Amino acid sequence: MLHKRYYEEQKKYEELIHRENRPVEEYNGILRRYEHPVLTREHAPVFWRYDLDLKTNPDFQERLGINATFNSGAIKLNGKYYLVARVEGADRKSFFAVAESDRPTEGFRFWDYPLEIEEIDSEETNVYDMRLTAHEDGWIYGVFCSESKDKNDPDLSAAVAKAGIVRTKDLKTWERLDNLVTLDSPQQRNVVLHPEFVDGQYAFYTRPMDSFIDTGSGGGIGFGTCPDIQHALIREERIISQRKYHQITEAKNGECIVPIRTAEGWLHIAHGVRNTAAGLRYVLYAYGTDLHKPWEVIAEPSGLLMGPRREERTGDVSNVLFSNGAIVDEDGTIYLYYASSDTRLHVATTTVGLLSEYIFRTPSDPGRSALCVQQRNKMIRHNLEILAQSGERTGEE
Ligand code: M1P
Repeated sequence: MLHKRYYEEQKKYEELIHRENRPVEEYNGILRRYEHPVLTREHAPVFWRYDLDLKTNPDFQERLGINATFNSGAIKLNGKYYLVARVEGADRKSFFAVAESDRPTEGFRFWDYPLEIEEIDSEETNVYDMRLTAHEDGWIYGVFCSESKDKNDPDLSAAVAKAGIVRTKDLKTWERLDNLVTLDSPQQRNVVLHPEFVDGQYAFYTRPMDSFIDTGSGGGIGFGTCPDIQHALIREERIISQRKYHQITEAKNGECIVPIRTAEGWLHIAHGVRNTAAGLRYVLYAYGTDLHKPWEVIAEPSGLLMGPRREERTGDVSNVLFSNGAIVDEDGTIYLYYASSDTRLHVATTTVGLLSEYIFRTPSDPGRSALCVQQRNKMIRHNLEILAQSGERTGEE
């Protein structure tokens, strides 16, 4: 026998899983957001949160609450869509759990058990933000942040971030490898494994940091290679997507999704962070690199691709958009899974063609107000000529 409240909670859960999701009526020619989040804290099964035993929980109280489900790696396998989500318990500890659907924009249901990742460091306190790379060597790698207390700093919030690495073939059995070691950077977060060998080596996008929150002297998104993925060691990182004064990356940035191969070059989506009176603001931006030299930036569209809008603006860490997963479908549709304000996970769609067009044809940020207004006025002048020629405007308005 079960508590009557179980049936009510389970009904709400099933309704949520079966809720339809549609694109919102908002156009920019690049991507489309969907109306509902694809994962929320309410997507956590009832039996993850409540002790269903009437003897030990006669009042049906929530015993192990879930606070949020957000930053998710993403992959398509055997026709199904999978998210490896960051699930945060009420205890503030994050863990990974696989959610599966046969549709990319709705219907995600968590597998019965969250993942138990092998531990290689008894001090590891928190794990989060897994990027999934289907590598040409045949493995699916998960690269995530492994966080522990900085024992050398008495400040209770001082922590050390490292890049943990696991690999799998089926998302069920995972093998833990050594954490990534970067000789130049004491801390790493937002590390992404490139899907192909580069000059016969494994290649990583890194994010050098001197400390846990501030990147300090870390100048942006790095790139480095190593011969052995089981004991990954990067001797040298070169900065490829730089932080810049008064641009969206001023405070820090980090690679988001696994780069997407096109004939014109690799498509990248990253996050850029700036500081404001209201705290850090995280937005998504895009850039392109050379097909044969993925460390060489060849296109930098101006400004942000997506920033927090409407209800996305608020949550546990407000004013944050963050992504660590996308799926490119066989027809070229890209499903970009992005989280808002460290609270819930959404989806937006674009295509390889549209994202390439955006990355390779959008002008770059000229860097100063005077130049930015010139750039805009040049386009306006040309547009007004076109409108006059087409009879939409007389040219005298
Ligand atoms: O809180 C916003 C994000 O902060 C971190 O990202 P970054 O290392 O770029 O500051 C991560 O902890 C991420 O999980 C989080 O969403």
